[in-house]
Amino acid sequence: MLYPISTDSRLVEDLSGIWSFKLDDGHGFENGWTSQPLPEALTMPVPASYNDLKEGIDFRDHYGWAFYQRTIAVPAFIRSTQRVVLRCDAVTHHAKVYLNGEEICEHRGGFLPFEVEIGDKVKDGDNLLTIAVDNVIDYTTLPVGGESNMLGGGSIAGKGYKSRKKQNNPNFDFFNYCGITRPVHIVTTPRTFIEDITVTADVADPLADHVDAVLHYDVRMAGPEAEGAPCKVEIFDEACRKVGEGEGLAGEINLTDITLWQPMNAYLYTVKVTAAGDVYELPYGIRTIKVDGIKFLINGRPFYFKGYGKHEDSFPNGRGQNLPMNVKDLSIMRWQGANSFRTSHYPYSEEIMRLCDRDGFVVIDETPAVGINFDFGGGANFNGQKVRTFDPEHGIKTFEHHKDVIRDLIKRDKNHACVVMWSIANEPDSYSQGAYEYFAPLYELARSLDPQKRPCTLISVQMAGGPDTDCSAKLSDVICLNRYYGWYFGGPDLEGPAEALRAELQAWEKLGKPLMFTEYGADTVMGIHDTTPMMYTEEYQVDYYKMNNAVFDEFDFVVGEQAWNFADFMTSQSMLRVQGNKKGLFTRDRKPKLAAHYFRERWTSIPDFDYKK
Ligand code: BDP
Repeated sequence: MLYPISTDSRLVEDLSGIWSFKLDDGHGFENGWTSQPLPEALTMPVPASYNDLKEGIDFRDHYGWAFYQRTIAVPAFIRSTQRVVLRCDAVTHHAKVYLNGEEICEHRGGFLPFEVEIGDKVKDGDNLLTIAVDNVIDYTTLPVGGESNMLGGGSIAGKGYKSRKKQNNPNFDFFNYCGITRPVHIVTTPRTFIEDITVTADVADPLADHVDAVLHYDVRMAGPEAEGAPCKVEIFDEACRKVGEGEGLAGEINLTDITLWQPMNAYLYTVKVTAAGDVYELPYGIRTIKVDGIKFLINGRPFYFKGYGKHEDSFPNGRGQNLPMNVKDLSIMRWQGANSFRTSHYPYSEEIMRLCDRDGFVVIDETPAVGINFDFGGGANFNGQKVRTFDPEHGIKTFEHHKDVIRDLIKRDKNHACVVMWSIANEPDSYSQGAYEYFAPLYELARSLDPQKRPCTLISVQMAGGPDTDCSAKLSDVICLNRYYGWYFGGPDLEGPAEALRAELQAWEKLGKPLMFTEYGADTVMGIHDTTPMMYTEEYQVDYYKMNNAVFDEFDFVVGEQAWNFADFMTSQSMLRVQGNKKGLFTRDRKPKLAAHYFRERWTSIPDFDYKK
């Protein structure tokens, strides 16, 4: 799906601003809240998660629907000539869209865009736009929610109790932020329009002194005159010089002496498509990706991933779009010598992906498939619900939706230079009965859909054991491990865990695939210090990382280290979380802990390429 931009033929109106808002009282739909001004409405910014923007636990932990509303107007001269689309970049998790009381679209999944044509539904003057948003997560959604919940009732010392009301029970370790979290746009295009563009590049020799490339492009048109529409494709360099050109809806363009997109040294061409009166410009970086034996090659050279798992998380935006924070985060990463991150645990905004293309950050792009792990005891099992994850009758019901999110993610992000690998899921029960059967078709789907044939992986949980038990050994092109030796496993001892980590790596090494760490970390409360490093102190976090990194450095097939987490982030409340997860190298407001300085020293002395033999 193309990112919304204004061009000679297209207009984008950003509907960001203050909307009317109301939490459902259980009767919102039947009382007609979707067709009339919301009674006693609150104010709410779009985009943002609503949870932290009004006070009180009932508001923050609301379960179910909420209603957003505003009016829109589209001038008649535009409606009479153009196609008019309403595009929501992300509504978390389930949206129903109403225009003047009529339901015009429904979408499941909280982290990917969707759109609906509204040209024939908009009337003169003001039109009432209502977006109803449901935040309920369960066994059918991604991310996954448990079906019972701690606050929903249980027993304490043999005495039963009931909670006040239903609550979500995230089977994952981040706060269930929700609402209209990314921008909503009205986009206009000609009636016959460019629906999609796919570009791939063949680079003969990325290491040559003068690099040549062949761009293959494919333009998909839609609308009344789509078939055989005339199409011109022009390639411009960063100085706006035309360097290549093609005719027709699909073709090849030869480019000579190109500048490659390099990690931390980006270069973007512009692919300008003019077809049947529509114009679209796609920024495009040319680079190669290849897994070769135990190496991860970018532009033909062995790349070493230095970075983090992240979250889209800030106060008070929640998971809401925060452009200044995006820019600041990339700046801090550069300061620290990092070159990459993973979009744990869901697709991030299109704005951050475009920013990474421009700034040269390398991204592992993850689906929202987190919480597929009832066996090892995520949130649901903590509440005494013992279900086998892949039990056909009682287990997870996400398979079809999982296919949808893979399809939509690749459709959205396929042209990004920054994306070097797809992550199919985070920490599923990849060792459980039925895991291979669940995941193999999903890898196959991702591989068949990605025009660039990027490597695919699954982020492996520690309980998965090793290569003999974990189905990712067979399925993944790069082994990605989340390991907590010295924290959840063995902490505060660091010697025993070092031995165990070494032993595990020796087992994985035999596989002959590259391996990287996509999570390792220790909770650390900023400001807690001690002369003897103790768990939760800033000193312990540093020692923890020194131990792990020293072991990684012993192995040539370890091609990267991504710390957990870039910054502290909000989670559900629990005994293990002190106003959220404190494993950040930075605090939630991006102040460095000791470990941030330690990593800065380490990473600025590790080159992006050729670190390992
Ligand atoms: C891993 C999860 C991550 C958690 C982390 C932790 O992938 O979402 O936040 O552990 O416990 O299991 O900090």
